[in-house]
Amino acid sequence: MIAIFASCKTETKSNTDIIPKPQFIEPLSGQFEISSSTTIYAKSSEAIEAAHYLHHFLRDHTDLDLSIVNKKRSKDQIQIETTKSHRAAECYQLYVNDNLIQISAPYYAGLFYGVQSLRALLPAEIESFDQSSNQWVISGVKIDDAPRFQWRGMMLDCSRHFFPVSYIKKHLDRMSRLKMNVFHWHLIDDQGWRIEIKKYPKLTETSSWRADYESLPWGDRPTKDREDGRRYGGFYTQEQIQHIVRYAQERNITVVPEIEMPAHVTALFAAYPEFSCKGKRLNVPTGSLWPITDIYCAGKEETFQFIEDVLSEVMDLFPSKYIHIGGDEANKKEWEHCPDCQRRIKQEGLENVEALQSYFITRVEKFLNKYDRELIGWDEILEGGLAPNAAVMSWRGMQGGIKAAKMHHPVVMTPTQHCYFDYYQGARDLEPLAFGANLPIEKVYEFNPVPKELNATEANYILGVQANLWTEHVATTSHAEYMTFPRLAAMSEVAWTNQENRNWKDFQKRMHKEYLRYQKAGIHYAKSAFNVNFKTEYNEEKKVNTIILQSSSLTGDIYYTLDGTEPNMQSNRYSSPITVDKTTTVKAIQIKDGQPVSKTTETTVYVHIASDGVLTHNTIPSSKYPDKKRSLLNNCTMGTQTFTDGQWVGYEGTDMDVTINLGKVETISSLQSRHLYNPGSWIFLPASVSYEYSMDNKKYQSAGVVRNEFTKEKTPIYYDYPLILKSPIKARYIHITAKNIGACPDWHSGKGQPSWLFCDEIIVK
Ligand code: TNX
Repeated sequence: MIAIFASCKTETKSNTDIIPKPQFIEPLSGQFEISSSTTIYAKSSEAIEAAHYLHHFLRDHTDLDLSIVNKKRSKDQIQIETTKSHRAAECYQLYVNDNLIQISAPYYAGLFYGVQSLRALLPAEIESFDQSSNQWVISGVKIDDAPRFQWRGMMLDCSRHFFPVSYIKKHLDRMSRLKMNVFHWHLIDDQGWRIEIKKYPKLTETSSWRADYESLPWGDRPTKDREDGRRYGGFYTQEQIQHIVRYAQERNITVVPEIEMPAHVTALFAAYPEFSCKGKRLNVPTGSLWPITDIYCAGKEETFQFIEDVLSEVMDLFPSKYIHIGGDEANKKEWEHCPDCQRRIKQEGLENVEALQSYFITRVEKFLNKYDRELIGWDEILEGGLAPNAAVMSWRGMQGGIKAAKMHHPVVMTPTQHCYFDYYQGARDLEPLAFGANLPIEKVYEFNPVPKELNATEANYILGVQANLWTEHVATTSHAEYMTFPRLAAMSEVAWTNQENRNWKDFQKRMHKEYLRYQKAGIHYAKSAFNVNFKTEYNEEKKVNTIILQSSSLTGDIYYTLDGTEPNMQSNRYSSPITVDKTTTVKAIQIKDGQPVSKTTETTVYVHIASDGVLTHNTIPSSKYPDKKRSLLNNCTMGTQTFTDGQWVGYEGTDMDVTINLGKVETISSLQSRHLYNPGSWIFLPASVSYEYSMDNKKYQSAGVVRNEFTKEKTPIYYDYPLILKSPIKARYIHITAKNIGACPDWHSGKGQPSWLFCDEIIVK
């Protein structure tokens, strides 16, 4: 009888799937149902504010309209309370049992995060806005939580493309659900000035608008007016900004504005050319601009007056401790020729233009410091000497951050390799056009912002981490969502959860619920992580290749074909590595509940004469893109267009020179080596590839030379250097030399610098 009674109550499966993972979480017995009779208790002003947030949230997402009361009761109540027992600024505790939900924290931030954890414990349906009734049941739990880092940021570039206030607010909501607390707002760049400055009205009349060439790819747009006068752009009014800053505050988010200087301000010179060195009026660029030579004149006093006027209005709008002043990618050529800048260099006893940048930034820092604000800038502000109190945002790897932390300056880590959400998140041919490299969700998750190089004291200077979404190729809000999710979930855990509490496998499991939340919330998220990836492994003993199929988000089963047909549920179901002894194309898909949850992906494994051979390097590949024990150059696997995919061997400025011992005498009818062209990453094709053969590895004969007939193109591409022999040859050794062009060509921005040469496979048939 008792047993029957006990099972009458609907049992919820205990749920601890919170992202970012709390530092301590323990499931307890019991469960609490939030219903219309539930009240919210709150007394202190912070608790009342958090209670209001929860009340509004539930009203918007459910049919619940709970009342906020100032009397505790022992049942059916959500109690939000400030306690002085904890010190950490953003910590909180959450406790759920049959009778009560208790959220306690010393400050508003923690109370707000307690509410967010409560939200994460509710069914995913809570994210939808259809207010349909549901059972809002939470299983018993105890959470004791606090963030690892105080800066958990995301940057959104609103210059290259403009995003409306409504989207910014959605973005802030979504950031705060993941306990991210800094919104770095990139308001100024070459292609558009986006903030209203009352003293300089031409900024928003002129600099916020460019000729509309949105129908053309970013890299192919002319910078001239259109005949029909159509313009693209927009800006945020000061009123809108105040509204957003307040909206963010309610979500424990600090808005850090970025006011770019001394470069990345071409749009400004469309309205106020007098603040540039040349003083020439420019058009607002409509697309890509490189190198960026338009620059504030560091000689004229008027420039600094303008910047101080702008920053004064900025400080009135944004209460943030830090003001971001950009500082990245300034080409200082104009400063070398500008008489005003040269005079400044002399007067101030500066060594060169790098020191002039340092003078520039230090002067701006002094101004900000006068108003109790701190300066933060991209890691280029280290060049020529760091301003005395500046914080550094390290984007070109971690080196800048390490250097600054060793000098005891605050650092935000945001290296491209882990934090650039403008990069691809899956195979290029299946993704919308993106910036250069590849950043799948695993790579975000893998990131540890505190490098080994720092001792404990220095590590304290790492304020935290940040994801950056540059929007050259991101024109719509739905595309911005696609680039942001699910990667922001991974970043939130990097930012929040202590390293020892993080685990990729466990995160993957918790992501299932997270994806469901995106669906319910109507977020256009990327499903790239569901696609099947391929890994080729060589079985040394059996001398065969095997292909492993895997997915970053495996919720269903993988089905595959080997005959070129499209895979479906009738195809082979993958259970263990596939053995291949001849050239084979595998096509694979992930299917769940009878529905495809991924796109079809494919790979070809090329089995050829040299794939069992032993390869020797006569020149040394770069340590950044080294070869592996089983050489990548004859492992039957081609690279993708992403040179960081682990299949490419790279040479910086040097030739590729390798010998392959085929093990026995073979009859050869063709030779081929494949290379990558990606000028944006300074990777060029070899000028020529020469093939030689030998019986004894001493006397070599030329089989032929293949020269590059390829002309300049913008997009990355692979390029084969095939040599089809008129009559077959017999050989035991092959010697291949690919000539590096040595230096980036004259038309390239890296002119004269060492050029990269990449190879993924040498095929001998
Ligand atoms: C470099 S990151 C930039 C941006 C571009 C981005 C594209 C940084 C400080 N500057 O202006 O949008 O690369 O990935």
